[in-house]
Amino acid sequence: MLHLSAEVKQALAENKPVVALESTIIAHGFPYPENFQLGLELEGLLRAEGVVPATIGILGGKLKVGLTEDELHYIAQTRDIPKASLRDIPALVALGLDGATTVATTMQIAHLAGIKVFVTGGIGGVHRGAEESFDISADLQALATYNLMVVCAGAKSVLDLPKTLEVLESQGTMVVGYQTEHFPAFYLRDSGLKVDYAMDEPAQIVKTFRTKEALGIPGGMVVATPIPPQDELDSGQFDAWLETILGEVAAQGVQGKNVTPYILGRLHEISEGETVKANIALVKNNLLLGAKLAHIYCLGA
Ligand code: PSU
Ligand code: MN
Repeated sequence: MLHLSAEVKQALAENKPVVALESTIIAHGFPYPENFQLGLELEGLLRAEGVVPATIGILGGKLKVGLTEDELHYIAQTRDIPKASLRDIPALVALGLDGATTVATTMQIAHLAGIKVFVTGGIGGVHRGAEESFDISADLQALATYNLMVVCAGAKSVLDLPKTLEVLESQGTMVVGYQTEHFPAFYLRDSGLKVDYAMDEPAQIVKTFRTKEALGIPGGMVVATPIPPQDELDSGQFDAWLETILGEVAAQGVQGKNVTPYILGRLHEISEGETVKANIALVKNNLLLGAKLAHIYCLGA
């Protein structure tokens, strides 16, 4: 059921650095063909840092770890490929179906493959209004369960960030800020909320993760790094866009797994590409940190 590419398999066997990437941001996070170009570019950036990229997706019921260019293109082009959450994997495998993996499912599959570092844009979390809707991303469940460092630019302020941090705390997930004391808010450098620990050195992050592993404490670690200052969006502008879109979500009754892709798509439209640009910039920034963590992790084995 688990299909590692030859390159990923060899790298893991030889204790070479590997970084996992998700496929939902390709399938549902960006428009085609930019999403395909971005997928290739992200893999190229990792290779340039001496890291083997392992983009994860589900194709014909196979849990793929390390996609070929054709497979990446297929996922980028197939707009209606289902977003696969934690509970979907057994059915997709059993029925031989396709799925784009979210943070949650990418963590689950990366964990099965033995990968320790995963880079994404932003994690899912507790949605605004969750006290009514109960909409809490399965990403948080996965972070409570699977032993990986998850490098991200925090979480989008489309979510309820204070509640997201509360849940992470309740379930025992560490949240580390890389060179910041503040939890970043994806397009914005600072959500106004604090992280548990600010760490300036990647080696401190890996040492903490290794300590968690040595103690047998389950679950992942959120490694949050803010978007570079030159790429940050204007917060007043962003809030105005968001307010419009959340109004549409309520008016149109967008629900469940459609909420996140809807908000992302509309942000891209309303901002005339500004949010896409910022999103690409922050993912690239996250990748560079992820590459460092993967290298350092390998030294300690
Ligand atoms: N946040 C983003 N961009 C994304 C996602 C989240 O800024 O593309 C995607 C990720 O794949 C994440 C998923 O795991 O949305 C969360 O969706 P939900 O809230 O339905 O769990
Ligand atoms: Mn949800």
